[in-house]
Amino acid sequence: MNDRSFVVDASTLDEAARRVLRDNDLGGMVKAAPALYPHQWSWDAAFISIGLAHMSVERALLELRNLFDAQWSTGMIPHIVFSDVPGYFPGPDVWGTTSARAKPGGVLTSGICQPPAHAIALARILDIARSRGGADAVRAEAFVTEHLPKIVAWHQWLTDVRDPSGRGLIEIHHGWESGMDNSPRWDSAYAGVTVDELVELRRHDTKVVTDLADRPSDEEYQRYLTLVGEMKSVGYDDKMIEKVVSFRVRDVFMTAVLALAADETARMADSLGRGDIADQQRLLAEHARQGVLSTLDPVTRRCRDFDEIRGTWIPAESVASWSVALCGGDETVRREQTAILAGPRWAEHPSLRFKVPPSVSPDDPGFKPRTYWRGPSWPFLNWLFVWALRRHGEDALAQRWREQTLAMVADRNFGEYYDPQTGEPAGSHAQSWTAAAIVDWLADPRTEQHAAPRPRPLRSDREPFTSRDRS
Ligand code: 2M8
Repeated sequence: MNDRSFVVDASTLDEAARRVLRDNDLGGMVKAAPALYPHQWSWDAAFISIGLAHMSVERALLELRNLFDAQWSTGMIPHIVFSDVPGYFPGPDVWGTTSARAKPGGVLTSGICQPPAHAIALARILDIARSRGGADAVRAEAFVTEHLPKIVAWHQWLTDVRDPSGRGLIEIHHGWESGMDNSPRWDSAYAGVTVDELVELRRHDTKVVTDLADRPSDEEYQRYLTLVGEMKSVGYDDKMIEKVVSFRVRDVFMTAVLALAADETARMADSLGRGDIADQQRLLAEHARQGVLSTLDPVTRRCRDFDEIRGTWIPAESVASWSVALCGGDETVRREQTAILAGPRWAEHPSLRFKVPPSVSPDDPGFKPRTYWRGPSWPFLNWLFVWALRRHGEDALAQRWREQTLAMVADRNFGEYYDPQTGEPAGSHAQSWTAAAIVDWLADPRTEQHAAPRPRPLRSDREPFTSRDRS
């Protein structure tokens, strides 16, 4: 039921998206969102830098430099690099990483990581810069040469420290590490997190996003902070963390992202005459892909996460169940999973306003259309799938998901996520990675004009979304 009567031209949408990135720019970092997330988030920064590259390659590289400058001596890229803007909980005081030996001085960071999308972004920026030529190409190549060892160290930390048994699946210690914070994927693992001591919640998110249905509950936050407390109690020491933390899950989606990032690192390394790095990253990618394939449920055909503490597969279905559609590794499984994700249970579900994958299928009994990672559709994730689909030669489907996402965001609110059934934006507005995905797509000559769902009054970028805004 897409109302295509209202058409927005690409240049208006593009200009609005660029304005979001400019307005959220603090100088050395782009805030993930104006008020909800006033810091630099690791995987947001990757997608954001792709959008920035179309505005300035130099600025895009600065974004990644800022993040990599905060890389811990272990190789970990922290999930948040804090700006000095107040108003996010949990802030640096709660994380307490100043005593962590591996954290570099001079920056405030969290003590966990997020999916390693950075090499995917850097390779895209390098392509953009090379197609422009001149100083941009020189600058980007110098940056990649300088940063290849840092990317290698990051990927190596994930494989060594987060997969010591060499099983090919990356372990996470917090739902926040997955980036899909409250996904049903983590419900059973969180059920095992005992909150012994209630933490004083100074939540800021629920002041910005006043519709509580859009955000995780206080109870969930208590568990999130219990895990932070466990890791903090051992100074974020990798060896100690696995002994004290009560959430240890092998994350299949994160592993799929790693496989793709290692491919892209290899491609960059080859192009710069670093065959040694390319070979090593190809092996790493292959190993990660085997890990992803090893999670396949023979009956449901889903990929699964694995709970290390309980020693069990996690059966929950989510968009991450189709990780082989993302990273490939077995052509039969990839096609099969792509067909499911593109089919009537997922992207073509009849109840969806826009035909793109939601985070949870509307047919799932736990589906919640507005609640964060339990149902909404995420434009940046669509960008990632579209990018991956093209690599697999699925051009028609890639084009459909791109067009559908563009139609979804054509109201120019740049929602953090969207209710997939009404098409309404939820969470923050003016979310940077949403805008960045649009800038990248609209720089693609294949895109001319896009249909918007309906005219919606433009709101100030900085004004938080509230339930009053619902039509
Ligand atoms: C969300 O996560 C943060 C915690 O990291 C939060 O809810 O406070 C997630 O959607 C995550 O994937 C994202 O990187 C972050 C910033 O956009 O927000």
